Amino acid sequence: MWTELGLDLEAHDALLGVLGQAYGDIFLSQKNRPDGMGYFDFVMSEVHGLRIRELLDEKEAGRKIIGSYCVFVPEEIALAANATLVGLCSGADFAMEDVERILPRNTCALIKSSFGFKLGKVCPYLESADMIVGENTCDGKKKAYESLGHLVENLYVMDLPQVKSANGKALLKSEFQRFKTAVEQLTGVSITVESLQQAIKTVNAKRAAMHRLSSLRKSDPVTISGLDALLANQVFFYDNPARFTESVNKICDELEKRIAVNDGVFPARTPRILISGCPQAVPNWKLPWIIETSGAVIVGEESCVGERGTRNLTDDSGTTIDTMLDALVDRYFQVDCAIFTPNHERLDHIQEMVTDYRADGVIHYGLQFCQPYLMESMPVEKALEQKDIPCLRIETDYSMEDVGQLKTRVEAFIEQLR
Ligand code: BJ8
Repeated sequence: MWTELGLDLEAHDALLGVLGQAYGDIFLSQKNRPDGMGYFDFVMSEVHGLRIRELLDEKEAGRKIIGSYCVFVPEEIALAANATLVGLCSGADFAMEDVERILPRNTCALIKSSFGFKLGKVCPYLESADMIVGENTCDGKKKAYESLGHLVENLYVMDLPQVKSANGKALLKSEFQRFKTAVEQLTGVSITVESLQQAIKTVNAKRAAMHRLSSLRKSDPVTISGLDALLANQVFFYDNPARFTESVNKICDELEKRIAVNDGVFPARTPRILISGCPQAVPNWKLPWIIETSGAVIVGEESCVGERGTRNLTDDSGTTIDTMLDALVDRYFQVDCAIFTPNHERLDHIQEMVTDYRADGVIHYGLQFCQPYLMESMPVEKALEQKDIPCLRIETDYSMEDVGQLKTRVEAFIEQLR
């Protein structure tokens, strides 16, 4: 299967070895995990196994695979045209020497990672994709896609607004229409009212399951760790949607029972942290692992791999393609990515999440060289300070060199929350 995809077998094996080791150390060593996490353990053990086989089988049956790097790419349109959308790996350093021949050193780790997986030929999702969708979001990504276009065969770039104005909304609508046409051309399938309605329902169900899981994290004691909840948020991007929804709902059933008998994974009154900032893609577990091994529990992620990505469902009552596209635009236009200016909604959402999840403090996570989120970390800190909510701003990358230093800072912050 790997030869079929043109992967570098040695490099791929090495990557899986490191991933498996990290996963075992971080996830499997946790105590009293919900039984339902067994599904995600299985998915992770088969992340480059059964799921890829499924995708290749789908391809053989004529279905197209679309890879994406951003939550603005509407899965509903892909599904409605009988395609599968998968999030592409960008959570670990790989082939950095090669990457830095193409991209400046001071590019964020997430962008470098996406190039590293391509240059190192280690990502079966990327290699199996029939179309790769980039988006004009931050400057780094926007310019990097110009170079990525020389490395991959079918790169499609979606333009995105940077201002939440009427013009911005009109741009998003026209870009969703253009994407719809491109996906229909790729698949040879015309999207119908019924197929789009069904796709909206499928994705809504997936997001609703995540809302249910998030809301169960409000309890004290907390019945699922932040690491496990993050894992569910990460798997959200590449699992089969219906199976994912069912698995998350099963965990929620279990958590409801645990809440009824106060069976937590951390003792009651453990300091509660909200993480806010850049997305944490698989296998970026560094900061959550530091936090949860330093005496605190993460109760929410204000992140695209988290609530920013899953917040709000799409109105599924439309009866024409156009009204449904409008409903999609309404839903996606609310995503408060830091590329927008101004971006007051994000500050409001962070404060709302602190209240809703009863967080004692916020850790703002910014990747080095990520201008949008690092810039916003300052007003975020200020807004929180004004409400007496402690905030720690962390700037890091994917390397493990700063783990000791980060742990010291995180421990001191948690101490302050007690
Ligand atoms: S909607 S957050 S998924 S763009 S970390 S590459 S911002 S320099 S990832 Fe994102 Fe879409 Fe926005 Fe969400 Fe640039 Fe920053 Fe790197 Fe980033």
